[in-house]
Amino acid sequence: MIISSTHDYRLAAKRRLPPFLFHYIDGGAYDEHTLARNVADLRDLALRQRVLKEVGEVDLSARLFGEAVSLPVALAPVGLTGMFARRGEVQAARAAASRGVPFTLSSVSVCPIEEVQPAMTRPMWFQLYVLRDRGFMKNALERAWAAGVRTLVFTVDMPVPGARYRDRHSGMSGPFAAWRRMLQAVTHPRWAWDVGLRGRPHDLGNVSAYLGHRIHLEDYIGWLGENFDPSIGWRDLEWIREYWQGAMVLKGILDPEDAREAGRFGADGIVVSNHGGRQLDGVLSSARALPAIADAVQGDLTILADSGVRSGLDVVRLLALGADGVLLGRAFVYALAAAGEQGVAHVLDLIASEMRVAMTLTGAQAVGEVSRESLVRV
Ligand code: HOC
Repeated sequence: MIISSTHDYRLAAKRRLPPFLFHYIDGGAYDEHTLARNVADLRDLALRQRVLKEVGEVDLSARLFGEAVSLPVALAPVGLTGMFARRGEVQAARAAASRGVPFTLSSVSVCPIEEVQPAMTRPMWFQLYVLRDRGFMKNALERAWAAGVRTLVFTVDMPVPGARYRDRHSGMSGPFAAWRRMLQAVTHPRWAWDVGLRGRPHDLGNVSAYLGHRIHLEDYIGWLGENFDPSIGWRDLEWIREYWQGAMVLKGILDPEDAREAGRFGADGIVVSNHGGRQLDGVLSSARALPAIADAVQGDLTILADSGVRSGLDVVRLLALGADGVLLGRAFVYALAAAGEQGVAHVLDLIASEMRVAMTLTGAQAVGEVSRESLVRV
């Protein structure tokens, strides 16, 4: 199969993975309206083609939270990444480091912090959920700091898990799920041997080290419900601040008032995100939410955005709407599932070359020159 875009990697991942895993990463919450809007709203933004602008060599470099990055992109925290390829977090982290962009380790990863850290030639970022067990959170923050992490991505849009109907159809969860997954593994022997058996994906590295939990996929939503804290409030940020001296980035902001509040409570940055359409179906797409948020915080906070990004053109669109950087989630996981570390590195190369073309043809020589003027106003 010839692979020339993230769409091709999606199809390759669909072939490689047992259906329960493909649909887990591909799907969203409820009827998946927001999942679809994320992609469609970005695609519908017309880039403003300009010509004869003497652009020459395009400079994609940027700085995010004091770190130099070779393009304004980071790999998003994706729970269970190690289910998509053997010790998947390590492979993705290596690919990110080789391309000069940050890798964000999810707190519900398969590989623990200590396993990923030696694979990095630059500091990784670490993502944390609010668990009821504050001891777990404190322990995770200490381990992350000891591993050289200085940027914390604190996910605030999952006080309760959104229902994923697709997971019940695919066998990820629901009736007879364990049997259905076993059958699917039998028909996908390459995945079953390489990842299912040799990859030990049932240990949640960071969580097991403290809580001793293994994942029972058929009820992972129940597990999230039991362990995540629905009573999280702004005051909890003060608690985090006591234990965290590095940059703090709040992920899951969709409203300008929440963005301003994040600044008031000491955040250094935010991620404009609806969790890839996996939480509350029916909310605004990131592309629609971003401009008002960028206007509201006006340079006080670093703004990252995700949800729906499938190409370098989408990265340029989000930069044009006011983001300083963009997180890639599904786009890298499809490639990881299809081709491991090399696939992720290839996706980052694709994103960079698509950005170069988009910037040249919208007349931007550097990332800082991409602005709302890079889009056609309709
Ligand atoms: C058992 C843990 O953010 C998602 C993730 C949460 C994954 C937790 C699974 O699925 O959106």
